[in-house]
Amino acid sequence: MKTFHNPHHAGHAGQQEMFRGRMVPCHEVPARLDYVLTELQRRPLGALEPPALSESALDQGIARVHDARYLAFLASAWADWVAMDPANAQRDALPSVWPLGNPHAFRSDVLPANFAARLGLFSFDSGSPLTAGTWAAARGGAACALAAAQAVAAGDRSAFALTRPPGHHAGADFFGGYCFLNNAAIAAQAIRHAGHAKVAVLDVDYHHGNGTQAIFYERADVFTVSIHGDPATEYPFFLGHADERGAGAGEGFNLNLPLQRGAGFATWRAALATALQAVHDFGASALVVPMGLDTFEGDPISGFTLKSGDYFTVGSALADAGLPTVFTFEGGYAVDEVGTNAVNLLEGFQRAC
Ligand code: SP5
Ligand code: ZN
Repeated sequence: MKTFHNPHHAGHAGQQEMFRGRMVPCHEVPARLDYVLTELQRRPLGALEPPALSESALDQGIARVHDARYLAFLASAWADWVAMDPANAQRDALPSVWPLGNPHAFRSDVLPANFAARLGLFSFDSGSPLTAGTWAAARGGAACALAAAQAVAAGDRSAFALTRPPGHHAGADFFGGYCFLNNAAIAAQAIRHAGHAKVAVLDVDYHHGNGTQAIFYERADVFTVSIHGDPATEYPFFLGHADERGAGAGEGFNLNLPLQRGAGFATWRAALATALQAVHDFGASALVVPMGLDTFEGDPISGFTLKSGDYFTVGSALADAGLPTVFTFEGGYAVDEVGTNAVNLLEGFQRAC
């Protein structure tokens, strides 16, 4: 399997995130990707290269998923933040005021001139710092997702988009959960565009893939399924319940498999079997796997108890679906182990093919 890695990722380096009234060090750090890269050099799975995509192909691939107004906001966000106050150049941009979702309570249709208000308009949490290099890193990540989609659409059995910031919490017009552009959605949409009529997204990150679900919620051509910590107690809290089955034309094309915090591999694996059966029943001809490794027992912000060896089994179960597959790198905050766990999953997949 080819891996497309993002040479711009380290430019996105938040200092702190807001957590329960305090500022704490960011969990989503550049070293996460470096550990995966090092492990892939130690246990090669195939070519390891940066994506080679024209700027216009990249812009098009991103614009098929994200709103123009949101993309314009992201493109100038850092410059606008520093323009508010030159001292902001030393500080991450974090939102602190939001319009909620009820148009009679607050309006989202009028773009505020105040940049701090714009930050809130386009986000849903205060844990996702936007920094000087965020836009370049996010764009570089979308390029990885598009290159991986292209490889799979051209006949490769699998490809890996190794990038950060992660993507699965980002919606068509919002960031949050450390995510800015939804790499998995961008890959799925690109595979659709390349001619696959039905694409499935199977999200195995600890946290519900709310952005991906929202992007495809009213569509019957992209089936979204997610295995995650129950949103009643777990982030992102406001989406990911079992009764969310899709809407309109997309009714029946979203499946959530929430599990209680503390769930172990036996429980998780049974959910994976359910998810894979649903992907099979849908009749997908390609698969995108937002690959979070925060299901690991040692993860500092999550609550499942998978062990490093379990990821081989996860990979081989995913391979058994028999579909061309794109993996995107999502969460996983036990930094020392994230390389081992990621490559275990991918190696388990590749061995089973
Ligand atoms: C891609 C992804 O996995 N995003 C997850 C975002 C979770 N953000 C909320 C994290 C809450 C952090 N808790 C800090 C505990 C400090 N001891
Ligand atoms: Zn996660």
